[in-house]
Amino acid sequence: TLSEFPSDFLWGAAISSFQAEGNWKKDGQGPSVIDQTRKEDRTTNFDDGVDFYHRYHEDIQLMKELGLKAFRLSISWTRIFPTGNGKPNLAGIEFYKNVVHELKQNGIEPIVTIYHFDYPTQLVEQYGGWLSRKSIQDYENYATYLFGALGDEVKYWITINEQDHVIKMPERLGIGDGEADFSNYKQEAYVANHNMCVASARVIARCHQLLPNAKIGPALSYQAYYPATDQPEDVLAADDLATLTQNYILDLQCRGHYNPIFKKYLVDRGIFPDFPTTDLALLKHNRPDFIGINYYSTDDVSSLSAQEKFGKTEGLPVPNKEYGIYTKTKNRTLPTTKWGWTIDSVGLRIALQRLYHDYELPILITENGFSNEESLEKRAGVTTVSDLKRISYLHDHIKAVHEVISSGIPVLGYCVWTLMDVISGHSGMNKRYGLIYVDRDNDNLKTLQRIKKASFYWYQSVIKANTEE
Ligand code: BGP
Repeated sequence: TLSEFPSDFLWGAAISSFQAEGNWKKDGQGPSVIDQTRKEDRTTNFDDGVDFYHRYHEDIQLMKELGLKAFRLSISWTRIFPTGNGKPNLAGIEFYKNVVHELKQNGIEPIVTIYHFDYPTQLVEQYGGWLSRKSIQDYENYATYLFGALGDEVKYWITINEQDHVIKMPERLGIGDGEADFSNYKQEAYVANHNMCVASARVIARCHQLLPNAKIGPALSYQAYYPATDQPEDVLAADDLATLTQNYILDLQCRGHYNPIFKKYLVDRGIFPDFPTTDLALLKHNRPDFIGINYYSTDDVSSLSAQEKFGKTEGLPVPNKEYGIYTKTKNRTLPTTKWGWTIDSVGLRIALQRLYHDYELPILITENGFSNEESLEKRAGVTTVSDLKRISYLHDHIKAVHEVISSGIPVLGYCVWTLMDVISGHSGMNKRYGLIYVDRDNDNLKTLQRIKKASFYWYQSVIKANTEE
């Protein structure tokens, strides 16, 4: 019927390696830049994760019960290559082979992210990591190894998760301790960006050559930006911000060129990177098969004059203003999560429509979800979490996806962030996204038991009916 999703729609859920697996630095796993984000308060202690490493059998049974068609996970680069390059660690690849195989046996399509934030520390020490062109070859070797080891069972691949965020968080590039000021590292950021784009294109080429039936693309955070007022300066600031946060990467990856607004931004600051012209041809000829997007919320934008601070940015973990261009402002009409992220399903529609208009590639929603502080409740003798706000968030966003699909825009699938609660990048277990509750908090591992939330049953019925109505 009209309200149904395409029959092959990938109803999914997602996690990432460092946030879920635990077993940190064990079975041969090498160090990664994630180690630099550790805080005293244990909100960024990833040592135990939620023990996916040992509990994946049980978690896959839960996925099966949920009816998932797809599951997005990431590979820990340093479980495979502990130093980032060199000899593979067989225990590492064995683990992922087992997970992927068990997913397939249960009828679930793995969507594998090759690199999700956890860059090998030793590549930073060897040659500066993404700041050096040497990083391109090491990423290609790593991905090629994965294509060989997992390619029989994995059809969907994600090159890099949120490159747009990685380059703006110096510690994710191996620079500083999480408080480093992006303004001081812009040049490095855009060199890293260029190298990541070239590395992705090389890996896309490899994937197409080795696995002709596979599909591969990036996962970028992507959103809509709203001018805070109807003043033309604010409209321009919102437009420029979209270019300078998301389109600059996509224009490189999908069109093989530097967006002129972005190029001018770099040239005006004297930081346009040096590169061989063959890079652009490589990019142009090795486009992704789809664009993956992580969508959570939207921002309002005002113009911000330079004063004496031209080019200075402020805001962590990624900048929320840059003097001379923009500042993010508070939206007056939209509700927000406890962390101030707007809840905006219309924004998803705008984002998807615009993304398709600009690039005409199929879209995969690689992350979308609702965070809250949660604890177990007892209702009529049943222990659960009645996460009604999450249900309403997911309902509205899935409906928005349906609207754009019915206007003819190809959306391949939708992954809820997250299947089960995991360690949030900045708030640990205080910030939960799961359809399944995990019994642990920041200091106390407790039982690590999995308890289905109300949203689990709700999503199960959506998948079964193949409609959100
Ligand atoms: C994305 C990341 C995920 C996840 C999610 C939620 O940026 O790809 O890894 O962390 O955001 O973010 P947070 O836990 O910071 O709320």
